Amino acid sequence: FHKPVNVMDLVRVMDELSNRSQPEPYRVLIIDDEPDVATYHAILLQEAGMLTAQLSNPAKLRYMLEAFRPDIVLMDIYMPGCNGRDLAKLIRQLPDYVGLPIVYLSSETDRKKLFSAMQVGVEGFLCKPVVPEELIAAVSIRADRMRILRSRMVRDSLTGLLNHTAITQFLENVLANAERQHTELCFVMIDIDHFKQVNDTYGHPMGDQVLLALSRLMQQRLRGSDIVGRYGGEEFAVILSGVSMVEAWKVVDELRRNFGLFKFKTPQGTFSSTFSAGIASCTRHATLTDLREAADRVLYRAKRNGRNQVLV
Ligand code: GH3
Ligand code: MG
Ligand code: MG
Ligand code: MG
Repeated sequence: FHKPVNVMDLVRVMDELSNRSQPEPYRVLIIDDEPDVATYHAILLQEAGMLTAQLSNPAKLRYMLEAFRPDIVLMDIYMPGCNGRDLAKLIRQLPDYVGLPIVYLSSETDRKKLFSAMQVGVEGFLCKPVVPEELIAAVSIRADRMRILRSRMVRDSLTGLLNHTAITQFLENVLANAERQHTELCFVMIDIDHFKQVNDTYGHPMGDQVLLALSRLMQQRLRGSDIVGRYGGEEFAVILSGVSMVEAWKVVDELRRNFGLFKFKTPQGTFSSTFSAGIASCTRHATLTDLREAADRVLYRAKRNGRNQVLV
């Protein structure tokens, strides 16, 4: 996974993770040269709770994909000046959209022509005039699968937190926002202490339990607006927006104290674990690299200083 993650996707994932808002409605892009036809389909989908956008000018396709970020594209095959086959082919060539579901909505009944139009990577076909229930089912099943795939791409598989790529991308974005709005932002690097020993003594699966415990604690104790990611093996990153260094320190130090109270029971006995953390603020480190390096330096100071502590 090399492509930068779209921030819209991240926001949705964060909403899901924090359980704060209703899941966002599916977003359906409808491409048809006849506005009335497109509007009819749009209304059917809207009544089923989905968000729609219509496109009649294929030249605006790329812009529309970026701006609307559809979960699925419904398109006509025959349109003046271009055809659905070419548009579908174009979408499949964009690295960000290789997995985007595309469904034709057409009155074409010639099987050979249809098959040829689908060969560019279109997985569905609905015949016009469409049966409303069939349209809604065909769209929601595919949109749902797209959502699942997208959220998998930005998540770490063990903990469900944002993965390294996603948290980095998120940081870049909130940093730009913080600069524009002159708000504070703290970046926190957390690293579990002597984690190798945990694995060596109690086994790798027990190590995973420790990682999970810390992840859950962070998800529970941080606000929905705070962003938590698994930065690497036993390293975590937190982005705290709109808080000062002092406030950030209080939050992370409380996490540290709570984490230290956990008791992990194993056949070889009970143990507890600690972490060290370094915090850097965007007021002193304005660029992404600066901020990350600063947090990293502070973290290693905390390690050298004896571990189980949060430094700024
Ligand atoms: P320090 O206090 O200096 O951070 O020491 P440490 O032992 O925590 O650091 P070190 O970097 O030496 O070891 C990190 C260990 O984390 C090594 C690696 O095997 C383990 N690790 C990384 N990812 C995972 C994982 O997903 N699960 C488990 N169980 N262990 C992991
Ligand atoms: Mg047409
Ligand atoms: Mg480490
Ligand atoms: Mg460590």
